Amino acid sequence: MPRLPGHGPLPRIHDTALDRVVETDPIALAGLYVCGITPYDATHIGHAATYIAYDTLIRLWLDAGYDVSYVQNVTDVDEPLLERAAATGVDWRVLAGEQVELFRSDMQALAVIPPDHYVAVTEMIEPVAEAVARMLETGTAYRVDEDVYFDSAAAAVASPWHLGQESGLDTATMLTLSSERGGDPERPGKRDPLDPVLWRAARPDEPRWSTVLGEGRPGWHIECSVIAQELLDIPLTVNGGASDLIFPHHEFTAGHTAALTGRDHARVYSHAGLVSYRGEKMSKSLGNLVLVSGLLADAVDPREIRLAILSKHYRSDWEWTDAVLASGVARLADWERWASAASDGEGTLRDELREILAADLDAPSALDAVDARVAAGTVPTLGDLDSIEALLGIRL
Ligand code: 5CA
Ligand code: ZN
Repeated sequence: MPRLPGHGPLPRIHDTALDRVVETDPIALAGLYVCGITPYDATHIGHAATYIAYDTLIRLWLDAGYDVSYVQNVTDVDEPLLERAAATGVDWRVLAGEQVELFRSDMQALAVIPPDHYVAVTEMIEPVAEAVARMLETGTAYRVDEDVYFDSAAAAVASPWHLGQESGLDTATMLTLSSERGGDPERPGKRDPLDPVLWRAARPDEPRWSTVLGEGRPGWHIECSVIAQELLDIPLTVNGGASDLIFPHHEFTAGHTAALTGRDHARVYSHAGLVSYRGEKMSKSLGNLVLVSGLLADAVDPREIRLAILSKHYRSDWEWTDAVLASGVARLADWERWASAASDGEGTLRDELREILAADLDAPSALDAVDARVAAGTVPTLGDLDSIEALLGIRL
């Protein structure tokens, strides 16, 4: 059958049991979960690059005729956020609220399609506590003093997951990363030094909630495991984030979900590369940040930022420099000049971009494909401009 451009409406047919015409609904729902921000020092270029990568994936799913359900969390209770709030004398709730608003407006400026569900961990305390209580019952969790830890070895026996399944790392590497990234491998009384905390009992001056587990707050990985289970079908189609989350965060998110459901957390674990600045990973803890809001305040066009980010493959690690931004500025100017002469018609860019981007979201090659037409002086059609907007998120 010849393939026509675009997609027609879903056929509806009569159902004997219901005696009415129903939607056939043959199209699968793509379930995407991407780890959201810890709301302080948002939104830097690294964050923006990660969310633009998954925005491209969503655009391609939608273009392919799939429905998408997209969930993102907000880690609005966590050590670094509480430390920052304490250091600046701002209430942690106020700090988180302001930063979430800033993040949302930055994402909107960058034409990032918002999640269908944007969920803060503070809205999910009860389901998290109940999930941890179930793990205590099934023996995949244990107490160390008043805190609750995940029993990696027990989960490996009881579920399809085992330690290292998602990350593929050896124990020595996992131990190093665990202490660097919020774990506590040296704490006495744990069954495996790598076991992560599921529930942290109340400490003086820390936020706390009263639950079936007593007073306290959730650990980090269980947050994403439970939010994903509450709002999406498990296994997820894709679980995403940048590569700093491969271990321990996504390893144990997968472990917690497997222990709770007996199923794999996700079909695909996807990771974006890390953006660095002045030689080091752009990070809140190092303070080497370029903020999207700062660039916008300097009158940078958000499309220039988006084009600069899309010029790097989402899976590579790369450095934000003035030259990268300058490439976005120059490209937008060239493309706008080219687009101003657009004529009616469908054009052929759509199929070219679809094919390039479908192969692991190769945005740099997609930009090159447009550049080639700009350089050749090929007059674009309005269909070509629509394709650039739909698939690359750049409205000319
Ligand atoms: N709240 C947790 C995830 S549950 C967290 O990692 N928050 S974050 O604010 O540190 O990062 C938000 C998202 O941006 C995560 O997906 C993270 O992997 C990604 N990210 C952080 N730093 C960078 C960077 N330098 N380059 C690319 N992506 C980054
Ligand atoms: Zn997460």
